Amino acid sequence: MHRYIFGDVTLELIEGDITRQPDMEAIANAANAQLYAGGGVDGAIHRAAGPGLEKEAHPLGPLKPGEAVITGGHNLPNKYVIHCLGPVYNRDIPHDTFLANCYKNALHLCEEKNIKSIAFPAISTGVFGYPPEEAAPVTLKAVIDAMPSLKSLQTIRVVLFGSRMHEIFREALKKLI
Ligand code: AR6
Repeated sequence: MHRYIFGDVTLELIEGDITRQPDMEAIANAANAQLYAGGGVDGAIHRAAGPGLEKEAHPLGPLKPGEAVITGGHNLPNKYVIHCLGPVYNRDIPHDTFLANCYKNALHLCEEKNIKSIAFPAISTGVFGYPPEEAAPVTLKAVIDAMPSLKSLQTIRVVLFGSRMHEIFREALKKLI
């Protein structure tokens, strides 16, 4: 299952690179608390956006696990970046609540800004050590639960880095719906 539709809102799962989603108005970042350019998907986003992104983002920190803030997209093809601090697995407890809060808070910011589309990476599943098999159902449930109350968002895309991650999320979606 690559897609789930509820009313006017579509959830898509694709394999790809979050910095190459020009049709999305916003992308989400798996940030660090200080909102400095880091590694992983964060590094890729900051490299593509240019130094202006860190200049704008850093003063908005520090973030607590589950929190999200919004900046412009700078040199990215997207108008906005929503920076989320995911939980460190087994350190920021309860990690499932904090992970779900990232997606809920990011979607809430989209609604406030009247954003129509957002792409997310699989937050916390890299350096922060959240096993993808556990992160996938938490992530997808948080998004699916929010879908009925969304008014401006029409497309939510989860961009999975590599075929294994894509497969894990596809299987999790199949079980949830
Ligand atoms: N597009 C989409 N997904 C990607 C990309 C990409 N270009 N590159 C990596 N991923 P991580 P975290 C996937 O470690 O676990 C940073 O240093 C990757 O395969 O980027 O939340 C920050 O500054 C993995 O599935 O984020 C923080 O300090 C997922 O993105 C810390 O890492 C998340 O992996 C955040 O750790």
